[in-house]
Amino acid sequence: MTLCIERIESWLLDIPTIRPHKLSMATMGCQTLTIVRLTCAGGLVGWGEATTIGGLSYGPESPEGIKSAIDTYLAPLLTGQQFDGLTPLVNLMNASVKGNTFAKSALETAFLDAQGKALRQPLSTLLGGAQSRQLPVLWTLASGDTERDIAEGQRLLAEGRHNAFKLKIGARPLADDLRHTAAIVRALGADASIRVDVNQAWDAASAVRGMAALQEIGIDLVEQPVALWDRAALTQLSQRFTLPILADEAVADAHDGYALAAGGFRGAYALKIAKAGGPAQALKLAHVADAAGIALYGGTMLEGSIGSVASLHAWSTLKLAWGTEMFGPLLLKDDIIAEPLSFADGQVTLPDGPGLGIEVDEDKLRFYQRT
Ligand code: MUC
Ligand code: MG
Repeated sequence: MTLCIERIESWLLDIPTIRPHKLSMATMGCQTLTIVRLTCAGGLVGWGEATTIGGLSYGPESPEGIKSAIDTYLAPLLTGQQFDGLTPLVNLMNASVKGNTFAKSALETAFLDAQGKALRQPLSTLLGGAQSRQLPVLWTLASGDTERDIAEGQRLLAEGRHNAFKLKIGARPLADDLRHTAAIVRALGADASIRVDVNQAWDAASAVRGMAALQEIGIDLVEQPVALWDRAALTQLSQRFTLPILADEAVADAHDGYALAAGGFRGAYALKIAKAGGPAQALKLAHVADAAGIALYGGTMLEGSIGSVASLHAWSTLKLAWGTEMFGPLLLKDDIIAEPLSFADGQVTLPDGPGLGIEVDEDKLRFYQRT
């Protein structure tokens, strides 16, 4: 089965969030998805998505920059290429375009979707085989208001949709964040696992104070307390506290994963397809982590359904000690796939069917498309 890439198109879609989502570096009221459609000779189509958070406030690729990298550089490079597997296309992209892992992730997803459809196999099979089609999924409480977060958590627990929550802290002074966190643990902690994500907001000294207090409060996991470049502080914190640390921004690809583990880091890694350059690239990091005895977590850039499903196919092939956070579609007011993902009992179900196993609603695509 050889496919020939005939056309690659991309769109920016702006979809409002169900409520403000407040992180240490930005408050989101809308999410911008970069959607890619790859059309092969004969009409077979593969879809991909690259999504970041808060324009350029989370990382170095913006939605507009991702679209420009695809339209200006990657699409002309790939158009006309024949493929019957991923590796030559990934090598071609990496030889001509440095970085830009978000743009490459959308394209790698689209190659895999097209290939899976041609072979009539799900993405997870191309990536090694799903161990389970039910994956644990937490929810992030990040309205910016303690009482509202508690009410939201109580409702989701009562509905049985989630049994683990992540809190976004780091924007406020440490004492305020600790009060907020302690109140939520008091209200929900008996029934749910509560974790926090600091999104790099603390310096090393504040992180020592913060970790000690969070350990007392009964938090289960602390994500990226210090700046992404401060591997030494992250490593020391992971050795000093029994409260586990999750590296997120500090670990994008297999090279980062190797360096952190070799430096003595003892926490867990958050995998994200966008950080690594695609679902198959994220699995390379997972395998390095596995070799180093480092636990895994399936992370999100708050993607819509296409990016979330692509991630779930990859995560389904792994043992994930900390589960996943692939709730992105639920944070958005609307979806662009015909049949939304199913979330229940603290789990999300991996779609079956060839490729991603989803059908894109092209009317919705046109409706939300930025003009
Ligand atoms: C992050 O840094 O983890 C994931 C969940 C969420 O609420 O924000 C993202 C980003
Ligand atoms: Mg994070």
